[in-house]
Amino acid sequence: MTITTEAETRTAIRTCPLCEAGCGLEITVKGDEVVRIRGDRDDVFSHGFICPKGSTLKQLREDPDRVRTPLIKRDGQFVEASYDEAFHEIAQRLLPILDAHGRDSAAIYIGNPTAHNLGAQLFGRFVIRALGSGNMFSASTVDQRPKEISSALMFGGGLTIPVPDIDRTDYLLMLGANPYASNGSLATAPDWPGRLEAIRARGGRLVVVDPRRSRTAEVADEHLFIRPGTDAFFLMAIVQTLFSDGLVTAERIGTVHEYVTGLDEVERLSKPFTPEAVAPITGINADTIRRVAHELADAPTACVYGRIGTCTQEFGTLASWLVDVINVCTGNLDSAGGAMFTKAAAGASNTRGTPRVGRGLRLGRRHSRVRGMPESMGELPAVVLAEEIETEGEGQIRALITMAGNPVCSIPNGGGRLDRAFATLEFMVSVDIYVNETTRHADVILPVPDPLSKSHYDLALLQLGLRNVANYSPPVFPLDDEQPDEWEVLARLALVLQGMGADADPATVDDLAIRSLVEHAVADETSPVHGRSVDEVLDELAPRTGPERLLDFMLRTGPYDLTLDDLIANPHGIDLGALEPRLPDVLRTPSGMVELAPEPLVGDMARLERALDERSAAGDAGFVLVGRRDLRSNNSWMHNLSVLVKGKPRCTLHLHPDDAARLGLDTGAPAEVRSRTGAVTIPVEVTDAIMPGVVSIPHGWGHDLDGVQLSIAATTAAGVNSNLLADEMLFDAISGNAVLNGIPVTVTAQ
Ligand SMILES: Nc1nc2c(c(=O)[nH]1)N[C@H]1C(S)=C(S)[C@@H](COP(=O)(O)OP(=O)(O)OC[C@H]3O[C@@H](n4cnc5c(=O)[nH]c(N)nc54)[C@H](O)[C@@H]3O)O[C@H]1N2
Ligand SMILES: Nc1nc2c(c(=O)[nH]1)N[C@H]1C(S)=C(S)[C@@H](COP(=O)(O)OP(=O)(O)OC[C@H]3O[C@@H](n4cnc5c(=O)[nH]c(N)nc54)[C@H](O)[C@@H]3O)O[C@H]1N2
Ligand code: SF4
Ligand SMILES: [Mo]
Repeated sequence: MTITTEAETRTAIRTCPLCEAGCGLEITVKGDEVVRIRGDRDDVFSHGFICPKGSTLKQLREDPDRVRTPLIKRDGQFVEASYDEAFHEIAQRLLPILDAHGRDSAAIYIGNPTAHNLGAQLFGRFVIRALGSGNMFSASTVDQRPKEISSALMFGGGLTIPVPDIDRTDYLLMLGANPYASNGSLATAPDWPGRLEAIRARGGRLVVVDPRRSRTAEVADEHLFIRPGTDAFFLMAIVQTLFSDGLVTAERIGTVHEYVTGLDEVERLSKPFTPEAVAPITGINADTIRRVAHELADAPTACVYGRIGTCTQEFGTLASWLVDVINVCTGNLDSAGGAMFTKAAAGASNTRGTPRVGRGLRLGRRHSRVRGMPESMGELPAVVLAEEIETEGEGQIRALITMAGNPVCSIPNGGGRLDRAFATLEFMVSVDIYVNETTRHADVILPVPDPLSKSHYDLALLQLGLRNVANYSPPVFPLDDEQPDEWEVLARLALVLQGMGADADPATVDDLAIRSLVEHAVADETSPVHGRSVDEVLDELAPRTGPERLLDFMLRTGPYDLTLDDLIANPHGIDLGALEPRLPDVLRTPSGMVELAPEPLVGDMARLERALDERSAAGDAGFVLVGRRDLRSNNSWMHNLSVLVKGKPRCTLHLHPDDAARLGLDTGAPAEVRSRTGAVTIPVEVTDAIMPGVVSIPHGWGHDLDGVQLSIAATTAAGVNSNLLADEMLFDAISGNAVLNGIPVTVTAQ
């Protein structure tokens, strides 16, 4: 027995991996236990800010339901196994399916936590490559794919997304985002609430456009209720006003004007979308639209920021594009207080290669087998996954690998059609930490360490920082003897898929990964290691291995000449300064210009014009459903932590008082909500914070399914799965992205 003494207490510094804010945590550890987690006051970016989820890394680590040992399903029951046994099972059962039916017969689905996970980001790609299937899916097509597409078309990179410089702006127009709950998205910064309040404190103005009066809308100077799914109309009317009122001038646009093509085309496209024409569709009156357009143009600095509400809708790519069109037209792209480009320390495609040279984005290089939906960025839209499993014929999906994803709770009709389709799979592997709604279908579950046993660097999200920051955290705890790191699990899985056998050494994948990265760099004229010997560079990186070696090399060849040792010496992060103008060098478009009117988007405008006519003619359409997020929740997977789910139930139906009165419903009463795809019964919460005719249910709930091993979530905090109602037949045509908001539903008292 060991007696723990005061001397064994230590403090570890670690970035929180739970959301995009990336707060610094100060973790007090005694022996192998977490004693306390609080915000790291010395973190260069978060300065001590933390939300209620940050400290729950302790509960997550200790959760008895978290899977710690590989599981193999035998006669319908999971039994514990070693990693060796689990990989042998995969080799024995998956490879024959691939041999008999081809590589497309297995699909991969990659979920959201991958974006916050260094090992998974660097090694997940080898699983994809080794499988070699065209059936590649991820949570991106139920989220930000429209913004990635509009950014790739306009600026030449899917992650070359301008972020709102909220720390310096005088005017922020925010659509479809609720950072008081989400802590910000595609715009990385801790303490969004503090930063938004600072806009107002310095005399600036915050305007929020949302069908709900969210927490963010509540603190704003102005909140505009908008009919769900109509942001593209609203934004186009702002563009129309800017042009027709003579506000778009070379002088206002400034030096950026030199690097912009397509302004005339945008002006032409905007003509039918007068404020008067879109007012009845959006529910925002024409005078208000005109005023907002003028305010944006006249403010010393201003910025439009749109997030998930503007992406997960029928015109998601157009809305995402128009956000940046307005930023350009009002002279607010690439200048302080406007929409700016981050210059990340590692991994950004817009700091590699030759400025103003790019290949452009090609959409729809192939199409899905059943519905003919276009591929984007190497993936098929998640809304086609169920039908690709169900529909017989060549290319039918018979096997599935999920990595950090819970599509049953996350994809339209996930709780219904997709769940039933998963039950028919011949074989399924999940790399995950819980037996949940999705992974209960798996034949093999490969667990990975908890976050505190993994190192961390936000390779993707720091590319969208509201400041240039670099921050690395080593693991707080060592791995248990039997437990491989997440990257090793993925590397071994890749080797199995390649037919190298279940016992192959993951180090071979690691060595290949770094070698190919170095080979590319020494061949690249713009790289600082251009022309050097590969082996010499590899020697310099020794003895590091795994994600650390790859990260070190990325930092060394990045724009700041940093090394991993520099980051290790600075556990609170390195602040590389406020964002600075990056045009034109940030561009990687074929024209070397900001392409304001890319052909695919111009083409898609016909759809918006048609809808302008049709919707003006249509009357009141009945109820539509939108989602919402809660600060104490994180998509579908943290409801098993009692500290986060205690208190009053959060999975409720928000209903406007007028609608409630008409339907005879009161707070607490059960209502049935029904869509084309399914129905749920859910307690009502009457609130005037939602528009009449709109109802809201948060996603990520519905845990009380057979086979789920979540003792708290499945019993005391089950909720209902809103993705029984979201419809897989509704999508944004150009991106294939799911429509998650504006789902037609009926509501009845039970
Ligand atoms: N109706 C509706 N649906 C939505 C949304 C909405 O607003 N409305 N939002 C959409 C959005 S934005 C997103 S991003 C998606 C999310 O969709 P998904 O990514 O499919 O779902 P998550 O709930 O994030 O599930 C994450 C999974 O990863 C596991 N996990 C957690 N940590 C780790 C780890 O470190 N390693 C591994 N290997 N696994 C881990 C969890 O146990 C869980 O199974 O949902 C989408 N679905
Ligand atoms: N606490 C917490 N934080 C999270 C997450 C979480 O689940 N919980 N998830 C993380 C993930 S994966 C993501 S992608 C981000 C998302 O981050 P945000 O984009 O900030 O997401 P939400 O908080 O859902 O805010 C979206 C808002 O859009 C509104 N909305 C719905 N439909 C429309 C519409 O048609 N038009 C407009 N203008 N608004 C609309 C909703 O009412 C809601 O208030 O949050 C991340 N952070
Ligand atoms: S805001 Fe996000 S990153 Fe910060 S503590 Fe909360 S969950 Fe973690
Ligand atoms: Mo997301």
